[in-house]
Amino acid sequence: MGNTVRGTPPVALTIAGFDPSGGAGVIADIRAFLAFGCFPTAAITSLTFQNTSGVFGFSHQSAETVRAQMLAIIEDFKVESVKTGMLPNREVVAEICRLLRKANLPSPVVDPVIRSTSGTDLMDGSAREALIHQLFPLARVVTPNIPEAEQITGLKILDQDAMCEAAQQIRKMGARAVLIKGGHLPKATGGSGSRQDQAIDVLNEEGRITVFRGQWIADAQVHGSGCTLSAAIAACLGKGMELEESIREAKHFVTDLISGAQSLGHGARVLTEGI
Ligand code: PXL
Repeated sequence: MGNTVRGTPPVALTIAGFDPSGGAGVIADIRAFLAFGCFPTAAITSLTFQNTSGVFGFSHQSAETVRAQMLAIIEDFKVESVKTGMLPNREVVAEICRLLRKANLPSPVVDPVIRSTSGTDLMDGSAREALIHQLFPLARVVTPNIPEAEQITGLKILDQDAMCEAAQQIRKMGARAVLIKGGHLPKATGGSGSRQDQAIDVLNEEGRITVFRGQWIADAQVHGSGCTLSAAIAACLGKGMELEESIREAKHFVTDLISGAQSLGHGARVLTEGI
């Protein structure tokens, strides 16, 4: 009695920045990992100073301190799933790539965090090149939003067709799969075949296109929804689900969270559902 047999939870690792106000970065990732039954671990790449109103500064970690955090985790646990978020500079990106290969870690979900919603650059120019050329080829899936996909490809993305083109270009940069998140798409220009009340995400997995249609939620400018989606995808992959199924589950999860988002601070709303 009372001795229920429980399975071992998959260990999930996020390598990302720390947002002290809890909306984005590792705190958002940890919440998503827990919601999907994963054991959360984290290596912090940068301490950011921010809240729901904006980013006021940061103290980046070095390649050595990111490496030391990752070693502490991977020498102890069998990591089943990895997600990367804010990677501030080229040295940190290169070190993460080295360890991913050396420790034979699972292919990460790579969220190419370039700039905060409030307009602060979260990585320097050299990191962007390293991210594209070194990390994209190791990724299970790369998950840019529209502004990130525009910066990576140089394309102007105003509709679904342009999202498909951008996904194709990013795949040519070496990524096995690319999920372009359409939450930032202007609502009135949803592209050919799209309905105006839908949020559209486009997946290109090894040349195969899948369009995910979710409920459009007015004013979806919610802090941390991108981090949460990529962490939820990583959690589902860690539980052994296929990529497409993982994205579907993660999208449902994030859509529910966004529709229940609340204003706790003075700026953007935050995800509070399930707390
Ligand atoms: O949502 C992008 C993001 C990711 N990670 C950290 C951030 C932000 C945006 O501000 O601060 C740490």
